[in-house]
Amino acid sequence: MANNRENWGSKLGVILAVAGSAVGLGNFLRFPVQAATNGGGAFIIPYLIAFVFLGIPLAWIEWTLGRYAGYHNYGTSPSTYHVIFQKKKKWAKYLGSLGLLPPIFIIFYYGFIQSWILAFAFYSATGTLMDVVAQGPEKMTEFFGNYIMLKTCVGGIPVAIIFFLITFIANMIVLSFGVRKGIERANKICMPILLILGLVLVVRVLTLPGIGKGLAFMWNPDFSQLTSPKVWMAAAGQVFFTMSLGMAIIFCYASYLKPKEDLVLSSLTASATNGFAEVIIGGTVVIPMAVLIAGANIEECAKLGTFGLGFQTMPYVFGTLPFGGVLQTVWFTMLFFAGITSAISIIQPLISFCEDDLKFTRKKSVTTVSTITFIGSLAAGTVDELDFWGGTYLIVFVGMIQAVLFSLVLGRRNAKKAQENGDLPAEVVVEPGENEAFATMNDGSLLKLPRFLRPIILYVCPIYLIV
Ligand code: LEU
Repeated sequence: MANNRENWGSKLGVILAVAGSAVGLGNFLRFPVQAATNGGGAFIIPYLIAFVFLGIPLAWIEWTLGRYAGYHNYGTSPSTYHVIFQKKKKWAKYLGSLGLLPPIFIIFYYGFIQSWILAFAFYSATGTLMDVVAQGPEKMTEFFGNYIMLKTCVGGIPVAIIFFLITFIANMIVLSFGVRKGIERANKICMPILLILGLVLVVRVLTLPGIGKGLAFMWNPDFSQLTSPKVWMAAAGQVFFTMSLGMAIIFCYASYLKPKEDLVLSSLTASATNGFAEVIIGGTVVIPMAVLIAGANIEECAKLGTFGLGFQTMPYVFGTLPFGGVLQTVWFTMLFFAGITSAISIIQPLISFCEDDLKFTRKKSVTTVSTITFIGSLAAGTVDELDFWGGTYLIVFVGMIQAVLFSLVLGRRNAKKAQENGDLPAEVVVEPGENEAFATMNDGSLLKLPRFLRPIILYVCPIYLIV
């Protein structure tokens, strides 16, 4: 099948783009709060189990389905599911449409949070935040509250709206350049800077006198929590959110792979980068600092929640250290790079849908999606914690559909027949008796998924998800 869609320029480009999507606010704010609330160091056990049996397999499934979609000139699930059912079942299109809901749902508030971060990076760099810190932690809370409630204005216009417009336009400019010149290039610039800034913060935190006490709060395991199903659910939810699973993102990004390009190792590398940013950077910086400097205990950290910690406690604790303004700026700049690479990844599936399914030009697609997201974001109003994590159930549901489809449909069908039917590229090397699920992965030229791992994808992952 002729493939006239864009492709990634390099393997590093796609890995960085997927890692860029995954590394976001979830790593630096959500993970520490989840770990602190669910057994501290003990949380890492269900987290790792969910990472291995849910995250990695589902990421492979999404990469595979995405590459399959790209081969058919699609980048999202409605038309792809239709193709998977050989265009014989109309309902497959509707089932696939569910896959487009998470990015729509998420972008309506993610852009706002991204804009708060840019504003706070600006306030840090200009010294405003240091002035606020000097007046005490309560002032910091008030400052953040006024900002998000649109009470901070210049010339009668809320500053939050101005920063929202700036971030919104920045996202759309990146996307208007397309996959290779826009998304890939942005990630190649942002991701290395993000990781360096993160490591700077880790080194600073680890060299603080007495930080052992703070680290102990984060990493001392409370094993009694492991018997609670809530902890296991939280770990699975975190893995989903942080790896950008069930959000149409990886699916869409993988659709720009060339048919014979490796995905097993690329997916693993992106997942490992995300895990590193989450556990090493996210796990070292936030809670230990809050505990050591703000004197918070673990319950207080959990109560402060994602935004309280990120926008009030962190600038405050950094502000009390030497070179506080610099550290605040490093913190918010790191978050901004994490935010923009994730935000563009949430919007791209919607652009792909317009381009590939509705056959719009890129310009028309970007304009349409911009208009919808702009109106939707403003209509969604203020962002609260509930909205922020509201996508949780939907993404797990979409992930489950993908896993079941992969296992029950592609995992049962004969690959040779699929190739004769035109569902698989002719150049893919199909082994005798192979089913479609693994033929799309084993392109014969690169790493093959070892046989012992297959049951995890075909049985363990879908059953884990259903449970
Ligand atoms: N995975 C991202 C994060 O951890 C979120 C996603 C919605 C792009 O922040």
